[in-house]
Amino acid sequence: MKSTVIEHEKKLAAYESVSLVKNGMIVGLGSGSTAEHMIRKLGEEVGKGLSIKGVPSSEKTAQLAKDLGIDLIPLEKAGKLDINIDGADEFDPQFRLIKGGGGALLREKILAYNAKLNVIIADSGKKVDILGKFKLPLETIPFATPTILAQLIEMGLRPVLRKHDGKTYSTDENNCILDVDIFGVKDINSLNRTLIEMPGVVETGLFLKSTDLIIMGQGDETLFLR
Ligand code: ABF
Repeated sequence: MKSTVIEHEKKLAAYESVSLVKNGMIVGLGSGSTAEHMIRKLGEEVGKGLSIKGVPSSEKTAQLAKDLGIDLIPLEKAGKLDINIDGADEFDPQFRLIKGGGGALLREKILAYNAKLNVIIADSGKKVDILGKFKLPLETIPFATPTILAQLIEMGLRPVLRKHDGKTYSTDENNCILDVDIFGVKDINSLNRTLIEMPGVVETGLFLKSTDLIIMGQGDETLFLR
């Protein structure tokens, strides 16, 4: 799909999600380019008088929100979020997601599981029948990463240690990311349990039960998938 179409679809989904944000809400702010469209739109609404508090899912998101004049509060002060709005790398018909392409999966999952309403915004290219065309990110502590890498190779998941500018990528929590190939794995839920139980795996990019609503841009349409 052409990048202009993708950007148009991302904006459709992002702008629609902002209409769900009301005065006084505590709003989880996702990461990635679709979430960035949402945050920029939120910034415009704040400029017109919308009063919200934002809880960012990454340092990059926090900086963007600050630059746009959106008040932020730390998660510990926010308690339960009224709404969390975030992107995704893939979603399947059961609303199972792969997230973490941007490296922020840990804080994203924490916000997603601490929100009364969790909304995913996406272009139509994120909709798949079978998860796994996009490699699944795992967040791992540096001490355990080489051992986990070896175990994942044994499991046939073809792990790759994520790099950035030739150096090992480091998350906001100073952990590593291993991207693994799960395409065609039969029991996704069981694989997630296996991965999460591996000592040193902090979190996986599989979001299996956290999504209440997906807003998807498709062509010139905005679809609400529940
Ligand atoms: C974030 O948005 C990540 O979890 C995911 O990788 C990313 C999707 O990026 P984009 O919106 O730029 O396609 O939530």
